[in-house]
Amino acid sequence: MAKKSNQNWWKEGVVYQIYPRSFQDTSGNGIGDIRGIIRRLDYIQSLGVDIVWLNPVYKSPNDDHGYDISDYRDIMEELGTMADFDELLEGMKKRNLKLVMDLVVNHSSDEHPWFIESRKCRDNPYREYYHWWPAEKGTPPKRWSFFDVEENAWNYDGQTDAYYLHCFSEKQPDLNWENPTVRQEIYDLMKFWFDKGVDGFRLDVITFISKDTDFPELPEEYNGDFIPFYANGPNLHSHLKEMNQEVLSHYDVMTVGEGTGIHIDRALDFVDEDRKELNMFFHFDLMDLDREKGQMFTMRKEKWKLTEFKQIHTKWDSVFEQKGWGSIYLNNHDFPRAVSRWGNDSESYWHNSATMLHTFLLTMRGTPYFLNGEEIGMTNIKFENIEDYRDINTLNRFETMSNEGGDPQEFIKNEKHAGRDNARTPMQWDTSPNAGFTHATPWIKINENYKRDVNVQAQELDKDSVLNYFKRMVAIRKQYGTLVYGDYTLLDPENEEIYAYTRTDSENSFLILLSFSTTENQFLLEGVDFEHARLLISNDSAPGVKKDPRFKLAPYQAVVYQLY
Ligand code: TEU
Repeated sequence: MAKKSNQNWWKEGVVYQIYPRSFQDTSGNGIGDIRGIIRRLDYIQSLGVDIVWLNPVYKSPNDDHGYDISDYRDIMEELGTMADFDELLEGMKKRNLKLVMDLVVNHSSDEHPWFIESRKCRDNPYREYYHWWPAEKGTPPKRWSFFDVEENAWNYDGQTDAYYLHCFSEKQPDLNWENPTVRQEIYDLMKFWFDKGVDGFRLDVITFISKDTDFPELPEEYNGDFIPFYANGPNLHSHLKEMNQEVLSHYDVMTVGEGTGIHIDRALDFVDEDRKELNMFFHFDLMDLDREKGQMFTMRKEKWKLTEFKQIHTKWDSVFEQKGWGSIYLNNHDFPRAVSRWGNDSESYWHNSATMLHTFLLTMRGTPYFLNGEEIGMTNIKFENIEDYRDINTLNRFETMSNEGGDPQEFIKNEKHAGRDNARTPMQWDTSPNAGFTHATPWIKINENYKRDVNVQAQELDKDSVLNYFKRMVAIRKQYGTLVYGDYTLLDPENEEIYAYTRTDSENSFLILLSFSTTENQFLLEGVDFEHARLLISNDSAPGVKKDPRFKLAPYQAVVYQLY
């Protein structure tokens, strides 16, 4: 209970992430929009969630669906207007929902006026807003880019005979954080949104902002894995401290950094309250678990082990036992759907595995994050044809693969499970055409399983649905602060089928049992007073979960016991 003295709304809240392009279209262009979110505010409130994290809605040419911003103080035309945004914010405040926006300031769009100026001539006042390498110095030292077909982060620009840096696509030039004027610009735009009443920011690739601007050759030990190098810029912490002092400390807001490349031993450097930097960040250890090393999260391994899944969460929980705070997630707009990846999306196991994963996120310490559609168990769409993909990451890597003479079938086989578009298909509202998402042709295909029961309307009517279970579980988390702040203890760590743990404080004690298995399991738990366990919730109608002197779980069953 050390944590209780340090209670906070952003620790107790459940976060619901909205990918606006895919939520609800009202304008009839096949793209979700802000008015669509307004229309669905009552639904969002009905979930019991507290905080909405909105993926970028700023003006953008959409090279990377909003992560390439051309005006930080305006709204993307396809998504609506600033008046729509203000109405959304007001509607959320009325419903006690907090709004967290995405802050994408490692880079801007190449169509941002800063970059348009910067590339004009070498002595332009905006030149130092970005990283330029004059061609007379020779070819710049290798830097790897996520979304460049040649994987080269330096793009040659003939206008000034120089290269500019872009860790992402060539339309996403990296901002130069070593320039104090750039930092002030960023602090000003943050204030602009906070003064409107926004409640926080998710900070996109925040670990990349600080770079050694001499751009030395990469040391050998990085061996193709650039992330640790990108993520450890020399001035990262001084920039974050300054941002905190100049902006964050003046508002009651939350920050969650995208913690690409933050390892456990450095975790508290970012979120120890005394250091005054960030509130929490997303680590990537789980996202790495089923990925090939050095492949920047893109290549999937078919098998992962539950013992390792448990270890990751247990390790990360212990880091924040006394200081700082964690966040916990199973998917987001950059990774495939949780139930398809960590559960089992075949019809027989879909319901139980989706609800088992809900139970997991909502009984762990740390702020839980859900991506829109996760509450109804949306699954990977697994596109077979490259023509169906919309994501720059998939499309550009496909081109790279083709240029290198790779096997397109192997590529698609991987992308069906690992591609980001799996998480970005439209929200499935009902069984009307296009799942109630749009009357037009959707910008990306909709998963056909909306016609079955993977849609909001059908699940609202079914008391045992994934959606109604989600709401019950959220309510349970809200009822018991122990599930937010209580100590976490892992039980039976070697079990490859069952994840078992307790959450305990001076008021309550809970035992959580989660089956990650397609077969029925009977097992004995050392140290649990079997006689004094009252069943609080189960995702399966299987009777008699306690089976003297053992526990027995159906495939993907999840149960929460209150111990007394
Ligand atoms: O993601 C950064 C990041 O690390 C991802 O590129 C991730 O490795 C990849 O998506 C895995 O497939 C952030 C945003 O979340 C992402 O949507 C943006 O495309 C990216 O930054 C650039 O802004």
